[in-house]
Amino acid sequence: MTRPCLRSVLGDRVLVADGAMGTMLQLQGLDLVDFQGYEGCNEVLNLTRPDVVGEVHRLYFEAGADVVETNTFGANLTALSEYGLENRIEELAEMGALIARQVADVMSTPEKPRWVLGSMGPGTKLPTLGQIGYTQVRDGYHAQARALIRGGVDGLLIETCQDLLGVKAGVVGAKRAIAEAGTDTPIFVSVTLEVSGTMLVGSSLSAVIATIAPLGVDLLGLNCSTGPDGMREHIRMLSQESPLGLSCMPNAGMPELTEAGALYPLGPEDFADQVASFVESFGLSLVGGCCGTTPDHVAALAQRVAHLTPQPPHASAAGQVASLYSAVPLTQDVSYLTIGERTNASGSKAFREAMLAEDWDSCIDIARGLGSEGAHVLDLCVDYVGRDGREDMPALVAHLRGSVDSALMIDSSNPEVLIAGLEQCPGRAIVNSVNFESGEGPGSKFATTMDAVVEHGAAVVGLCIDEEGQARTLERKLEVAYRLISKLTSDYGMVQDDILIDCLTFPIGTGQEDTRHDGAATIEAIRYLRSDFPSLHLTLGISNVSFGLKPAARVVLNSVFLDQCRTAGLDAAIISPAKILPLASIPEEQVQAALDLIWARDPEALDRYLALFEGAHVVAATPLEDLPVLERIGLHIIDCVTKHLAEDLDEALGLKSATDLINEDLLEAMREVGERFGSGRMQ
Ligand code: THG
Repeated sequence: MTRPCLRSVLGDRVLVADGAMGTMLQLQGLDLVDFQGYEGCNEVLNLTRPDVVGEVHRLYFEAGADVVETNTFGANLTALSEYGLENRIEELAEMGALIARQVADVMSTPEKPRWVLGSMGPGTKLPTLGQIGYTQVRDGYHAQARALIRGGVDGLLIETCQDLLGVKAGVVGAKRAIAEAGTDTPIFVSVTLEVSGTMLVGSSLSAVIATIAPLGVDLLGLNCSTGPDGMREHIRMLSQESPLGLSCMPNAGMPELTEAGALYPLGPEDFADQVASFVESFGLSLVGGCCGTTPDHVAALAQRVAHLTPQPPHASAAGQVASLYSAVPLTQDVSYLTIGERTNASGSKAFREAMLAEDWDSCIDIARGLGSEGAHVLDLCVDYVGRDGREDMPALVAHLRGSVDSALMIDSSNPEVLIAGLEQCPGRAIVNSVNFESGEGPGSKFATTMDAVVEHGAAVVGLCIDEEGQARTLERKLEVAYRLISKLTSDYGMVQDDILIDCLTFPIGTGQEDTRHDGAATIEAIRYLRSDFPSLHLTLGISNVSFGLKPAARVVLNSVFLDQCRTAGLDAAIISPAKILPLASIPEEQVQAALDLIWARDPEALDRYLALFEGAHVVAATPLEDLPVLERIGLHIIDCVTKHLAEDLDEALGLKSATDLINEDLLEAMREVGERFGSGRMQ
């Protein structure tokens, strides 16, 4: 019986999937022999009792399901490892697919075709929490998907996802298997939200959408967890903000723990009413049940949705990146995207020393400090002579990802370092950067990096550098920028909103005649690109412009240069946010001298500028140690800064009693922590 391919019917009709597998198997009176002694390992039944597994599929089809899920939820690396069966992923997954395929083929008719989804559960270890590595998880999913495809599934369902990094590993593993098999198998992702409304590791739905949409999957939905009632607002949010088709497979209500095990309160009619109302309001493409649902639930649901149709998704998720916790739009209305520069081993002595000492707490302090200063994104760069960035980058990302809410920019000139960083990023990262220095052909740094950018669904910075070197003049900058944009959009399918072009910042305070005009050329290039590509992002490493000058002169030049670039259309700046001054607070004379220097108005501009800063000192935002002690105490708690904690406590105890300190200051800070924890911004 041939059936239309699953993707071709998606979105045309509401597909009804099956309900729980586990609940049904428990009712079959199986014994330990059926499990070959692996008690609770349902996948073993694919070998020992294909009759029972097939019968469950048959019951669901008979109830009216269009689609059943294979009995392979736990046929993955970590779940099977618990039984010492990790070498049998493919055998158990393939058998699971064959059983479902056979039943589906027997029950398919031209009027009612039946499909099979390969179920891929989350396993028992989470890569974001460092319990297992990304590549291990990815390769486990790859093996499982390969076997499911071999066994004849129509689609792959990466489900009950609790960890964004695990989802990425799953999608990449599944795509590798699909490419290998040469099929066009659709991929569905279904995440599980906690009662808090975030994934188990704290990711908000906005982070989920920003990260998963660019991976190129067919459906994004929710399953398991609270039951339909608690999912309504999340389904609404997905329908408004996700660009993908929508699915929902809830539990039969929130489980109540009884002596007889988990009890699911929703009967078939109530369950079907609630899920069908989601289809009516939000136009879902795929509905079904999870824990506690039975063929009766599916029968009621199939009846309720038979006359309904899905709505096509209308949102776009491009132009955002995400941390583990939340999404940040690359377009900032009021201001510009602020990318913190101090998490850089070559750009910050303090950061470099912390990294060399593997003092990750201090690295986290620096990263958090940038976050508090207002950085939406952190530029992470570990490149340093004598160090192996392929080890430093993943270690750094693994330490930062759960500790900061800023999204990450992975910065290296070595593609291997960039890839090692991406493999540790649960959210959506920006890759900094690609260029045409060694061409764009197969095997070039450009091609290797871009393949990884696409695989991980990242955003990317393109530098104006080509085979002839760095673009210094306006014409050369535009030539390389146009080439970058055209290559990234036509050959790699990127949209302008996910591309940041860097026209390059050169030092203009070195006194060399040939660099005098570099600042002006950069600003002019930004002005042209902004008018030609309204949704493209334009970024710069602002502080480069003032290399070689004294600190006080740097702060002013950086601030004035940033202002000029902003006016021309720059919308993403790599800076130390606290060291940028509002122009209004800089003496007019200094602003004018900086403008003369930037626009290279005359050869004496540099000397005049330097003269203004003879003996001057930096004015910058207050560092932590200069705040009043009681404010510091709160920040120790809120930002988890442990440095100087004991000293600060001693100092505070000189001001008030321990009880007052606890009641007034520590509890206030704890309240803030509670709020952040409750909203999922803190783990
Ligand atoms: N474009 C892109 N990425 C970049 C750059 C760019 N990444 C790196 C760099 N340039 C931007 N980052 C910095 C970081 C720090 C400094 C300059 C640029 C800096 N640091 C002080 C110094 O070297 O004198 C040291 C401060 C300290 O030790 O604390 O100026 O252009 N895409």
